[in-house]
Amino acid sequence: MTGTVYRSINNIYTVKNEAGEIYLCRIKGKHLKDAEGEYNPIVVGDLVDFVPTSSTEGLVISRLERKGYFARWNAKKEMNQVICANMDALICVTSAMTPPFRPRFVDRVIACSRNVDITICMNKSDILLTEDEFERFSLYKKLGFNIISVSAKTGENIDGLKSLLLGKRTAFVGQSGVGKSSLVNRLLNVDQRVGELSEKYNRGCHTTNHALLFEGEGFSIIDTPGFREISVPHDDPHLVAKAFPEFDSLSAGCTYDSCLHVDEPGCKVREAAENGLINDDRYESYLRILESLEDRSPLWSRNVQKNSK
Ligand SMILES: Nc1nc2c(ncn2[C@@H]2O[C@H](COP(=O)(O)OP(=O)(O)OP(=O)(O)O)[C@@H](O)[C@H]2O)c(=O)[nH]1
Ligand SMILES: [Mg+2]
Ligand SMILES: [Zn+2]
Repeated sequence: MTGTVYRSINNIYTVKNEAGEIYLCRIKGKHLKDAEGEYNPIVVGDLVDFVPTSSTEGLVISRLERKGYFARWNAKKEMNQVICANMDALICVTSAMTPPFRPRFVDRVIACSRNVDITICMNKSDILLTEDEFERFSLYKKLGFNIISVSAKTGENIDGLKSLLLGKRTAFVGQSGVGKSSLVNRLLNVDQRVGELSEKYNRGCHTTNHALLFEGEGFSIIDTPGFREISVPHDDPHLVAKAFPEFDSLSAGCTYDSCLHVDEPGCKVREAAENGLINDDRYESYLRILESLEDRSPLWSRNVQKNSK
């Protein structure tokens, strides 16, 4: 039987089959085939094959191939950690204040996403952005990402947000305290716990502690736990540039095919950043992401990758 994972807590997976029946499942045997060594072999949104052992319980035999996913580097475990999978779209929720807008956090979220459409959502539109913040937020639109401003508190533009969700499964991702669960509550009329903001630190308190899949009328949402910090997963550093579409047309002109746009001679991307043709904070954000990969293991060091043509 095939089903979708709605929730995953302590190695117990809530799986719904095509008939809408719910089973609480464990993995059959010690490890899931083809997922050995993974931090969390089954995540919310995964499609799994399972065998029922009763009318309410079952054993997962395998995980079907993932279409897309959102993953981060888990620094404590020193492993990549997939947070949710098989969504069509991802909304990176941000806020103007409490917590403050951090565009480099948004850039990292984009770099943590694989094979999904990305929207940057400014929640708490009842709190004004500074001119600089607004400019940086609007830049995402120029770069080809969708952007939207909403307020879970006042309900402003919630209908606009809903229209983006229709016909899709969308994951809500972002810093703790930006209002992901508040938005899900508004959109779906559910009543998840939302967090008090820590006044001392001006940020969220990690109110949501596991991902959950919710179904609305004609759409579904995966709410995820917020992070204070997020690091991009350990992977080929050349993939990072995919999160920076403004490099695309420039990189064809770089001297080296394998250019990582750091300090290689004849790099057109660095040249464009120096000449103000691309946003220098985005370029700096890109360099910081590459640096974070380098710190981990010599294997992925850009020196190893810097082959000439
Ligand atoms: N002013 C204002 N406050 C909001 C808005 N939306 C949410 N909040 C407040 O922001 C705080 C955090 O909201 P949550 O929905 O728990 O945030 P979250 O992103 O789910 O946080 P985590 O679960 O920790 O990741 C709560 O105190 C909400 O009342 C909004 O549109 N405007
Ligand atoms: Mg939450
Ligand atoms: Zn280059």
